[in-house]
Amino acid sequence: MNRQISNTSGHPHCGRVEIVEYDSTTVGTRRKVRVYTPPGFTRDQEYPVLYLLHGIGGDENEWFEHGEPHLILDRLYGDGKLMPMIVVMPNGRAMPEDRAEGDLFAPEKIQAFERFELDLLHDLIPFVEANYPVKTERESRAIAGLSMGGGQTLNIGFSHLEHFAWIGAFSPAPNTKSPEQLAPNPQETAARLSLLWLSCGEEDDLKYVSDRTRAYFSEQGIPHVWVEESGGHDWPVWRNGLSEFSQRIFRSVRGE
Ligand code: FER
Repeated sequence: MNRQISNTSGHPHCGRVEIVEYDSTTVGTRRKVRVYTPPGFTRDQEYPVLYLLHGIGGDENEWFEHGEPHLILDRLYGDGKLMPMIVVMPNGRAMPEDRAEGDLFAPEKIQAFERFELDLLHDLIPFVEANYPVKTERESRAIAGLSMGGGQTLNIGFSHLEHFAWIGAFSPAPNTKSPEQLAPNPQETAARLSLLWLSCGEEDDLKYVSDRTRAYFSEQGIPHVWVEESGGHDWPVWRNGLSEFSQRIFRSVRGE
C-alpha cells in the first residue's frame, strides 16, 4: 500500500493523517483517501471507523485542510472525551476526474456524488477493512459529512443501516433525498439507529433541507439530536459538528 504521511509530529499524544490509495472498481481508477489514526495507534487493537465526507467544493483534502479534524480529535482524546477511532476522509465525487474543478454543479459531477455510494460500499470499506485493524460490525461504523457530504451521509446511511449505526449530517445539501424516501419505515429506522445527528447554521440558505428532514423525524418518532448553530454555511458549524458527533459515537447505546 502506498503511504504518504501528512502530519507526523512523532508525538505520542498526536494522531496521524496519511494519504493512501485504493483501487476502485466502481470508478475504474486508483483513488486517494485520507486516513486519521488516533494517538497511540497500534495494530494490536481493533478500532471503529468514522467515514467523514466533504462538500461540493472539496475532495479528500477538504476536511484536513479546512476542518483540521486531527487537531479536534487529538484534543478530545487528551480530554478523555473520545473513543479511539479511525477516521476515513474519502473523495465523494466518484468519477475519474474527481478534482473540485470547473462547474461543480455539472450534472455528471452531481451524479458522481450519487455513485459514491457504490465506491464506498464495494471498494473503500473493503479496502479499509483489509488494510487497517478495524471492527466490522455496524455498531463500529459511523458516517458523517458536511453539506453535499451531509446529503450523501443521510442517503447512504439510511439505505444501509445494515452497515451504519451512527449517522451525522452537518448542513445537508439539496442532494438529500426527501424524508419519506430516506425513512419509509420510520419505526424500523428508529429501532436500528444508535445516533442520528443533524446540525445546521441558523443563517444557512440550505437550512430548509435540515428543517424538512428533522420535522419528519419528529413527526415519525425517529430519535435524533438537532442542533441549530449560530453562523452560516461554514467551517465553524462543521468543525463543531465533528467535535460533538464524534464524542457521542461508538459508545454503548444504553449509556452503560
Ligand atoms: C445545491 C446547493 C448546494 C446543491 C448542492 C449544494 C445538489 C452543495 C453545497 C455544498 O456542498 O457546500 O442546490 O444541489
